[in-house]
Amino acid sequence: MAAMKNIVILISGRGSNMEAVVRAAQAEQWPARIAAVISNKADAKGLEFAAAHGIPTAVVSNKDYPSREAFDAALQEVIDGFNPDLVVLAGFMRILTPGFVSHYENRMLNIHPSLLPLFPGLHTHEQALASGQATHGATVHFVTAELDHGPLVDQVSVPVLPGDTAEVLAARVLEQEWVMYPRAIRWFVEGRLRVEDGKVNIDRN
Ligand code: NHR
Ligand code: GAR
Repeated sequence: MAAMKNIVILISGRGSNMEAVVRAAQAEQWPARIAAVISNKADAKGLEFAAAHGIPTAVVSNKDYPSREAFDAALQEVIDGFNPDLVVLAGFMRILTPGFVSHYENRMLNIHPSLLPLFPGLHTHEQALASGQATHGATVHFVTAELDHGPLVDQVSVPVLPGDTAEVLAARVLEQEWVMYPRAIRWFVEGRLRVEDGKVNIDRN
């Protein structure tokens, strides 16, 4: 039997994607453990869910460090204490330095709430509404130094409907994120994802 894989999840807030991953890992009995949930914000709501499920939690507050490099070095030390095979960004809101990203090359995933390459960065739902797109969605990608530009693992689209506000649209996207992100992470855990020439190949058996 293949060895259990350790997953470390980074959050900054609500943590509903983290929750979806924790529940799927448990319900589907992945050969993986959620080794830790780490937040850059002490008041992140998701920390309570993790603790209540017996998952080790940690806070590394970016405000305690004088530079991005110093914050990332401290964060890396805490993450590596959990021996991660995979680092999962789940609503994690700090841009990561190139050194940090290269340390986790091909073993760090992010979910971004747009159909990349459309709308990298922040306020994606407002941008989608302002652009008049008929569809919007979310993307799972490997993290590279260039923000929201890493190799794509999966995308899901939802309609933009008349009268949508950013909040209503965000909720429609989020519901799909809860399906897509656990599925993509499961593919990683099962060893089905390969990055070749900047593209992801998925082994579907
Ligand atoms: N880091 C790298 N190098 N590459 C990526 O692809 C990353 C990343 C860090 C986070 C998530 C991302 C998203 O999916 C992510 C992808 C934060 C910002 C941002 O501007 C942008 C994109 C993402 C996350 N953060 C501000 C900053 O100055 C802070 C904003 C805040 O604290 O609210 O770091 O959207
Ligand atoms: C999700 O929609 C996620 O895609 C997005 O923030 C939300 C987090 O919700 N991520 C980003 O915008 C990353 N910059 P959650 O905390 O409930 O998972």
